[in-house]
Amino acid sequence: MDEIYKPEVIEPRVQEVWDSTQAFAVSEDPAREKFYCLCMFPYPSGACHMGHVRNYTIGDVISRFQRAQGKNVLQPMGWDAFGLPAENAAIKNKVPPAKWTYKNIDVMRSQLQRLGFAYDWQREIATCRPEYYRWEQWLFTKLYEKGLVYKKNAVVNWDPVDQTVLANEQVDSDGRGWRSGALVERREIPQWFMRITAYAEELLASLSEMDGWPEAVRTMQTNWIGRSEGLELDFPIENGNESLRVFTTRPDTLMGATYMAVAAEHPLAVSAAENDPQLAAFLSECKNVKASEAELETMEKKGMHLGVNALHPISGEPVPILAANFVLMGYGTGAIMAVPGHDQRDWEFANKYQLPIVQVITDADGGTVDLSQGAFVSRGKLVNSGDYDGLDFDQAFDAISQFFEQKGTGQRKVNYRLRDWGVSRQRYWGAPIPMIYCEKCGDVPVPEGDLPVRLPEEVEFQGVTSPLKTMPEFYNCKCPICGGDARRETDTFDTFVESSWYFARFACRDSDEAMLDERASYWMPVDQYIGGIEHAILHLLYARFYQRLLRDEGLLDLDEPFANLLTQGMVLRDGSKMSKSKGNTVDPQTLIDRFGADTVRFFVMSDAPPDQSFEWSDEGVEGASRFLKKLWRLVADHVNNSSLSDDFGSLNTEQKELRRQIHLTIEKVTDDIGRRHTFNTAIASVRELINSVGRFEVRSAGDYAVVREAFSVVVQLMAPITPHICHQLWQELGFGDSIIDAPWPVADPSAMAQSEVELVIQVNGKLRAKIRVSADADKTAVEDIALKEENVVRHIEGKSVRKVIVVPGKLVNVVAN
Ligand code: ANZ
Ligand code: ZN
Repeated sequence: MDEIYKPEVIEPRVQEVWDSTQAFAVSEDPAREKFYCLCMFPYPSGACHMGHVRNYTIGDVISRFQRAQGKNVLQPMGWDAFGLPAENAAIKNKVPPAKWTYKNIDVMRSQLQRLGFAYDWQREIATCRPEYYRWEQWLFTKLYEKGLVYKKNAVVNWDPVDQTVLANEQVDSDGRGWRSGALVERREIPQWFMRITAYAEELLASLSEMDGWPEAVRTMQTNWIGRSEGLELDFPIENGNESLRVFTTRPDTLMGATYMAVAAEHPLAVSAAENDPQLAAFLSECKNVKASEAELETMEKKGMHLGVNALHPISGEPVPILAANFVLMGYGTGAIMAVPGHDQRDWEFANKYQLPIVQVITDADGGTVDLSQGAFVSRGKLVNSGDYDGLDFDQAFDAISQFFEQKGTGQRKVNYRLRDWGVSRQRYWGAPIPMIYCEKCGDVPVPEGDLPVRLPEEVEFQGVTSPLKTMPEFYNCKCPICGGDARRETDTFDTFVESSWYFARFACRDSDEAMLDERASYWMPVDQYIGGIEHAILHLLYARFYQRLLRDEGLLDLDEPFANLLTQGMVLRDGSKMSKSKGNTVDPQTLIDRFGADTVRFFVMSDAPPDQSFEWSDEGVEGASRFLKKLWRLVADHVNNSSLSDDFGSLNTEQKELRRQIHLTIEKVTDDIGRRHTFNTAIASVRELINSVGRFEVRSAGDYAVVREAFSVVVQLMAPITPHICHQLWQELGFGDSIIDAPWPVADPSAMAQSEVELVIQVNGKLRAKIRVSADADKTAVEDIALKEENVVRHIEGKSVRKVIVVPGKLVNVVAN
């Protein structure tokens, strides 16, 4: 055996073996337990980065480990191939996005192959292929028929110079277009939505049962769905028979409502502005603010009187109505009753516009609270509320809700912060939305037989506008109903649509009869899903939603797509995130070229548990490389320098100790990889074992046998992490051709038992000797040895032994007189 470790020779050779034997191609086998391990598939940006390497190594270790457990393991890989970067590259370099994307896929595929990941490459998916996206087009038309997708106007970023819609990422922090530098406007255009809110309740409810998911992710999704129970109620409008409906989660504060606030887009504000130019100007100022909901919280609160009053539904007092920039049209009813005494936002606003602030809730002592510095927001008992005085939150909630429900002017209501999912993108590089617009027949879904609506791949960009919008050969079509001239939708799907069902399609990627077939029922759910925490909300929520759409379409009878989720931490360098923009990246390819794939894999797994961030260090990689060289050298010495037979014989103390460490290591590594996913501590104990082997001198056949056992175990335990070197060492040690087919080692309890224990021997309570006995020696054996000890014999001479007390593992007391 070669004394020198040469990964550049071994790795391609081992990969060739896997390749030619289709080692990781799998099919359904109902007789075996299946294990579906999936990493979030990458966007083909051009090259793998360290984040990919870490993510995919974690998945590969788990997959290989599960395979060694005897399971039928599926680990597929594919490409989330649509998206904006391809389009930006096309605009800049004048290459069609398809060409750019396919080239990147080729590069990244070969990088992943070079890392030796155990993928079933026959299942590779690129989401930009019509064979793939035709099915999401098909499902969309089905959902349209069910009313689960619909069209409505929604606001987009409009670049007035480039005359195009921009994605949020294309608008800089000053609100200017990335290319033109023009101030971006907000425009309302018709867009397609998927009714995820219809599943809000279910998506929320099952989170509490998903104990295979990190608590943090479940909390984020819970907050994102944002369920609140409240009351919708009407405030009559003065002088007329109209009313203003509001949503409140605090009906108990009703008597403290001193003004009303409506969103800038609210019909009441819009009609009031018709003959009030100042108000009209204010409304358009509000509408042009591009802010997230979090930003809205901290933004300066602004408002303007509509010049219309509402009437308090209980007291009948007039209450002024204002338009306010902090009220969102898309939530509740777009209007609120403002209670400045008990809501901080309302308080700030009231202070600014000198609106009355009154207390209607008491603190725990039932006393008056100081409202001069801010609102009192806790729940408490009602005061200044007439008949409702003295009620607590729940009682008041019920009583006031009942009052309105009986009158027919209000209704208890559950609201969700979750919005329907807007899937229209005014971009080119995405799956075409399969809809046709006919003047006579309206919106018509593309009939099944005409699918897919293919995205033309040979295109040229003029400016940033989507080529689809300027290609009559694409958008001109015939109406499927009346046969007249019609126009095709030129928007494409949000790329989150593709990533919402790829996991199920991997099970049957070649099915051209249906979106999914029975093979999906065999493989799904994904047993272990692995990916970045940045996907905690959108991707994972859309995928959970889509799984329910697939279920309700009768395609796959399953609620949750991912049984277990592991969110891997970031890769850091010098304490900050590794990213292109920071210029602190490490190119995995250079490392692979220099050290080999196993070293890179070993290093990324050795530093930290996978869910924590991982700090890059150059010394760390070198350390990993040294370790593998050492392992190789030790095995080579063992293989080359010994002709002893490997017969354990009867073991001496040192041999037993080493065997004990071997089996304890099996037990620990099995638990670390299989259950805890702490690959770093698994590696640490293998390192310790190797160190012990390195120190162990081989002088006899027994020594040789134990060391050989140690190597066989080390190589197996390391195989999921560093599969190439282990494949080779396994062969060199003569254990077999292919370590991937060897079953995982099992810890032997008898070897783990402590071989000998030391016992203290007393005669009449006084220490007289110490002995070592085998740990499993029984009471009679221990007594026997104890009574033969020289010093014991001396002290019982001439006496008769009355009793021998044995405390196992500790002491023996001989009572004699
Ligand atoms: C009166 C009130 C009194 C409120 C009080 C709160 C505290 P969540 O929990 O998020 O559902 N609200 C309702 N619709 C709104 C909109 N479109 N834009 C901005 N704010 C809106 O919050 C519900 C509460 O947020 C509602 O309850 C309403 O203010 C406000 F002491 O009504 B509340
Ligand atoms: Zn028609």
